[in-house]
This record gives sequence, structure tokens and C-alpha cells, in this order.
Amino acid sequence: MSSRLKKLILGAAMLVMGAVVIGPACKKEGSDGTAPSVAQLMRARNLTERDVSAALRTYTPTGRTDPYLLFGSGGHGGNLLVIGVPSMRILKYVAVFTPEPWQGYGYGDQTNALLASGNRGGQTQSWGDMHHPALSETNGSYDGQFIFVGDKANARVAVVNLRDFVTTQIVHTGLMRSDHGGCFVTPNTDYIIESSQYPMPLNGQYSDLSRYNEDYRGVVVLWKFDRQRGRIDEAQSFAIELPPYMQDLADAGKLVSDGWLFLNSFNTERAYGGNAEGRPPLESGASRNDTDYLHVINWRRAAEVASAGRTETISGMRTIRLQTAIDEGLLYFVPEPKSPHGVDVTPDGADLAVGGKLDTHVTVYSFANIQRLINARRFDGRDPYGVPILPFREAIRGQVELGLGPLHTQFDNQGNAYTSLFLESRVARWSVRDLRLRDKISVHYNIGHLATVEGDTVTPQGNFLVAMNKWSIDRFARVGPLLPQNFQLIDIATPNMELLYDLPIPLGEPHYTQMIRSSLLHPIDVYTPAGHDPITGHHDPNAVEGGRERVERRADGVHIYMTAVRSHFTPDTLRVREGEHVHLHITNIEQARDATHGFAISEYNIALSLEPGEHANVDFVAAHPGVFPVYCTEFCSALHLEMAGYLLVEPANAPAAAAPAPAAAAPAPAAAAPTPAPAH
Ligand code: CUK
Ligand code: CUA
Repeated sequence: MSSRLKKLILGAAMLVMGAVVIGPACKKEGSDGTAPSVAQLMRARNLTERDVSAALRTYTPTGRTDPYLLFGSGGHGGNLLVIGVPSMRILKYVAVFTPEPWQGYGYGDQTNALLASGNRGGQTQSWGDMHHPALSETNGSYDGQFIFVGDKANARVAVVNLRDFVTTQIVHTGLMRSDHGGCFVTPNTDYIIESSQYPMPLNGQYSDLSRYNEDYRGVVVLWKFDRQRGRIDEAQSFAIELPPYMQDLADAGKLVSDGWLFLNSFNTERAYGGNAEGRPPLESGASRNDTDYLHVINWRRAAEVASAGRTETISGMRTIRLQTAIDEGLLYFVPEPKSPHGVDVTPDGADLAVGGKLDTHVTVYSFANIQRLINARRFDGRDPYGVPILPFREAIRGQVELGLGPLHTQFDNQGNAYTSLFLESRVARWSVRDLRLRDKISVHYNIGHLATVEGDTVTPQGNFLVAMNKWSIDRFARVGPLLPQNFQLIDIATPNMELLYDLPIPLGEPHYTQMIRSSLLHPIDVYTPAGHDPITGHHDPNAVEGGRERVERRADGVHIYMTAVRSHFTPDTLRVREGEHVHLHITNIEQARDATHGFAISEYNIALSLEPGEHANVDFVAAHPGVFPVYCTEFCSALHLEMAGYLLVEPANAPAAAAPAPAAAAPAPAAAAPTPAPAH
């Protein structure tokens, strides 16, 4: 038993014993004005000693913070979850693919352009299906600087800067319209990897399904990350064409396997449905073969091949054609058992664990064996596209029988692996070295991914595991037919895994999460100096200093330079004419922690969140004449309700005499020069 647990149980036992001693003295529980004892509470709430012990392991008194943060995909909610562990308190939803009014994301300022950069096919994409977050890594360990997230629905990757937990970039390529194997990063975050899920013609053009084998393709994209700039460099990114299997989850090699990446696939049958056209439905068509192919890809060599120019530009992306990938020895296949799902590289980089949804085993491949077979060119034939296939028996180190529906695997610092069993609704713990099942714990219900602390890095931390369960059925009070998912916190530092806490997740369906020590993150509290644009990461050229507020009419419309500070906007009367193009430049000049102001204009669908020191630029056309209240949406001070004003949109046909003198609109000296951008 760990000493941590002993202390906890001892603590709980003392509380309980104390309660038992004091208990009888207190006749009417709590009725004499004293707080009920622990024993009384346990009786009243029908709690066992085990429940109390679980509570003591998660309860976090006010003012104390969590040692771990869980970054969870928000599924088709499109945004990123940040949850403290072990308290399981939800700390933040970071807006990424979906407009989010609290953060003013997509409601008028420069975030509109950011969201619009994720539009595809000339179509506004106002949601995403976020599956896999990937924290940036240095030498295979999380470094707490960035997190990348993938959108399965529209094949997009977004960059979130963990300096301020703000989305700064969204990229996509015409090579794919859905992704799944991604994001994940190479051990120094040189590349963020994204692979397609549902094959399609890489040029994005129409081709009938009857031409599936010839025209449809999978693809893996290596997005080059420029850590200095905190941005993906699209020009330095490249792709590798793959056969039209359904590429699935993926992981990057590390330490001994650094330089390689591994993608699962299913549907090597190349079924494509058509159940009303005399063909088998996709689900049965794709499950006929006993094995599918694990893709083994030499990404470091691929990067050399791409820089040497052995690529073709397709849909605007440098692409290594399938034949080139085969000729250059970049791509190999190894069979993997029926309907594989997760592939997870062990912390030492030596082995890969693959779960087969329709198999009871996790198959453990040896990277050394794979290399030996590649170097000896020991192939068991080739797939229909000429990709060499390595012999299964010689590539694996062994198989562990775990139970029904193994999906994903994580690791701890004691040599254990933890695999989710979807069909069985359990987590299995097994020893990586001897491939032996140690124990299992039930979860509720239908677990998908699971996360241990830094459990996919070279430095896993152990202690806690979070099971991400798809169904919650009877775990929570009834709220109608659409139920939340259930994140369950499990203590893995105990001899037997113990379930501690259920957290309902009432938005989207989370898939993967990653858990990191909070101490590795160093986010800022305010933007200093004031006038910062969180998306560019720079001082905004339109930033406004106190006393320099002004109104300028230019060829492109009216520019109103404003400040926000407790408890007023300056100017607070915004006078414009109907049809005028309005540019608001608003700086929250506060430098106090948590001194956020909102900025909303009725009817114009404008809602900003201005964090201390943040600058926002808003563009809109004053299409509707009238009187529109403008107010702060954050209860920022005792005079918050007074932090308001008016947008006056004067009708176009109003007599000229009604136009106000400029001085009335601009309290700052009219001659004030634009604020120079201070050195940053
Ligand atoms: S997938 Cu959802 S449970 Cu997209 Cu990682 Cu396995
Ligand atoms: Cu500012 Cu309320």
C-alpha cells in the first residue's frame, strides 16, 4: 500500500473514529447548532468508509489548486475542456472551432477572422468534432507551451497557446475532408501529424464510388511547427499519399523509435457501403478480413524526401506520392488483428500496443523486430498498391488477453499499461514487461479513451487515471433522453485501482484527453503592456492608451479608439451614420488580475471579452439606424451596471443639422496623434 494511501485511510479512519466517539453525545444531529459529525453525515447520506476515503482523495478546500490539469477534447461541441485533477472541477472551455460567447469568440472582433480561416469550401464552419488534443513536447515530455487539437468533421488542426489559453491558428488542407489520426506531435514538436479517416480523391474533385480503388486515397499530413512564432508553417508542411484504407489512430515513435510514426487502419477491404444499392453496409463490408494494416512510416526520411523535392503539389500541398513512398522505403505495413483502434507507443519507445475492437487481445509490436524485418527486407508480400507487408508473427513481441473490446492504452511510472475495454466497460491494468494482466476495474459505461498523468510521454507520472465513458445511463439525476458522458477518476496508486469520482460532461462527446502536471504550465495573468492582441501575440498597432481615445473618419469608415476601465468605456457615446463602416478599437487598460470587461452591442450580435490588457478590433456596418445600448457583460465592479453607453446610428436621410459636433463624440484632444506602439 502506498504511503499516500495509508495516510489518507488513516486520516479517514481517525475522522470516523472521532465521529463514533462524539456521535452518541449529540442527540439530535445538527439540531443544536453544531455541524454534524462525520459519522452522522455518513449515516445520513448512507456513505461507506470507502466513500469517505474517496472523497478525501478528491476534495480540494477553497484556495487550493489541483496538481494536475486534464485537457479534454470537447467532441462535437468543438471546444477544449480544461479540468483540474483530482478535484474534477471544470476550469475552462477554450473556444477553438465553435463560437463561444463568454470568451467573445466569434462575436465581432479579430476572432471572427480566425474562425473564418477555418471555413472550407466557401462554407462557414461553426462547429468542429474535436477528437485528439496533443500537448507540445520537448524530448518526448510535455513542455506546457502549446496544445494542438484536431477536428474530425472538417479535417482541421488548431493551435492553442498555453501562455494565455487562446486559439491562435486553424489550418486545413484540401487533401482530406475528415481526419482522425491526429493530432499528435513528434517528440520535439517539429511536426504536428494529422491523417485522414475517410478516403477521397486527393484533388478534392468528384469521382464516383465505383472508382474507389483507383481514385480514392488516404493521406497523412506533417504540419511543420515553428515554435518561435508559435505557428504552423504551411509552406514547410507536406503530406504522404496512402492507400484508400480508413487510417485511424496514430502515435509518434519516441526515444529508440524516434523518427517513425505509426497509424492504424481499418477497412483494408475497401468497402464503401451502398446498402440500398445492393452492396453490404460499410460495417460488415469493412469487417470481413481477419487483419488490417498498421502503417509504419519513417517521417524523418520522408522530411528529407520532401525537402529534396520528390513531391507533387496536390490541393496546394507538397505530397509524396504513394509510389515514391514505397520506392524510398518510407512506408511499411504490418497486419494487425480485426478492427484495430488505438496504437500507443510505450514510454521507452520500444513497443507499440494495438487494441483490436473485435479481438480480446492487445497486440504488442516490437519496434526492434520491425526494424530488423525492414532492414532484412523480409516481406510477406505486398498490398494491392505495392506496399511491403512485414510478417505479423515476427513483428510482435506478444499478445495479452485482456477482455472484450480493447481500444486505447496509457502508461504509468511503474511499468504498467492501462487499456480501455469498450465492450466490457472496464479498464485493464497489465504489465508491459511480462505482458501479464494484473487487474481490472469496472467503469460506467462504454469507455473510449483513458488518460493517466503524462501517460503518453517518455515520463509518465502515475497516480491518477481518468476514464472517458461514452454512456452514463444511471449515474446521474435524470435530465431527459440526451445524457451527459461520464469522466471517472480512478486512483491507480493503490494496490487495487479505486474509483473516486464521476464528472458528467454535458457538451459534445469527448474523445481523447491528456493530463499534465500543473507545475509545467506558466500562463500569464494579464497582458502587459496593455494593448495586446492574443491572436497575433503582439502589441496591436491600434492599441489605445488612457487619454488618447478619439474618433477618426477615414476613407474606409469611422474609427473609434476606445478604452475600457472600471467602470466606463471612453467614449461611451458612439455616434455613427446609417450604412457607415464602423471600426471599434478597444483596449482594456486594466492591469489587475481578473479585471475582465465585456463589451456588447444590442442587436448587432457583438459580444467581446476583454481580458486585462487585451485589445480588440471590431468591424461592422451600421446597417440599422436607431439607438442601441452598449454595455459591459462582466460584473466588474460596484458600478458595473453603469459601465454602459449608446451606439447611436443616425438615419441616412436625417437632416445634416442633426449631426453632432466631433468634439461631442471625442473627449480626447482632437489633435492627438495615434498611439505609438510601445516596444514589446
Ligand atoms: S477515437 Cu473516440 S474513443 Cu476519435 Cu480517439 Cu477512440
Ligand atoms: Cu466592466 Cu462590468
